[in-house]
Amino acid sequence: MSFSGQLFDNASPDGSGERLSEGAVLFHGRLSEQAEAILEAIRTVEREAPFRHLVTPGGHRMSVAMTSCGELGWMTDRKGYRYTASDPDSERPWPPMPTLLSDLAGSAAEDAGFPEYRPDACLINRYRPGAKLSLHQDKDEQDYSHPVVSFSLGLPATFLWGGFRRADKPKRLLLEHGDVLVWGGPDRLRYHGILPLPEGEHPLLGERRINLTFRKAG
Ligand code: MD3
Ligand code: FE
Repeated sequence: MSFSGQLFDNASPDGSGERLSEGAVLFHGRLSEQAEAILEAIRTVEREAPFRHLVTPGGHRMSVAMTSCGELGWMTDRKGYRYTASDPDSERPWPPMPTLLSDLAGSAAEDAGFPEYRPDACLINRYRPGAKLSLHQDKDEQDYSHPVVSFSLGLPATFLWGGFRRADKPKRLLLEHGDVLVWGGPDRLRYHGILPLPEGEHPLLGERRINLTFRKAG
């Protein structure tokens, strides 16, 4: 990818990531060593809060299956999008965020130039071939000065990296197993999405892609 006219250095503050723009850093394959431990942590979460296909306010069943861990979890229903302290399906608090996950998210944020990052919500998205996430902004959080950190595992997906209006033509970026994206500052409210997941078989995850997004929501 080329960035003509950029006003930033192409390296992240610690030098191991690729800076995509002023507030966005991509760390390729950063999680490859920890992938199995992360999947084990996800299994402990989904035992308490199984993946489910939420229904949007417009009445559409999402093709991506979701669950959450941490003090807050993201949900949507006919009434709207919001964060809640308990899982509406079980009526119990969301499962705690495994320390492994918050530690890995915190260190990636720090290496991208956001020290002292303490996420209180982790949304876990599960894609099967054909599942997609339409162009959207993440704006249900209280304070946009905190970055979003995302982990990608399993099958590769095409990430749509848009502008600040829905109509701005997005760039495309492949997100692969082990990739970490840290997204904050002036880029926090960019439109973004995921194209329909192609068929494929991943050695660890089979016909799946899992994405975790850490947020400071409350
Ligand atoms: C850019 N997830 O859960 S992660 C989401 O791969 C979401 O499942 C996608 O968008 C996925 O809301 C993309 C990368 C990402 C996450 C949050 C962002 C990019 C972002 C927030 C603001 C701007
Ligand atoms: Fe998003």
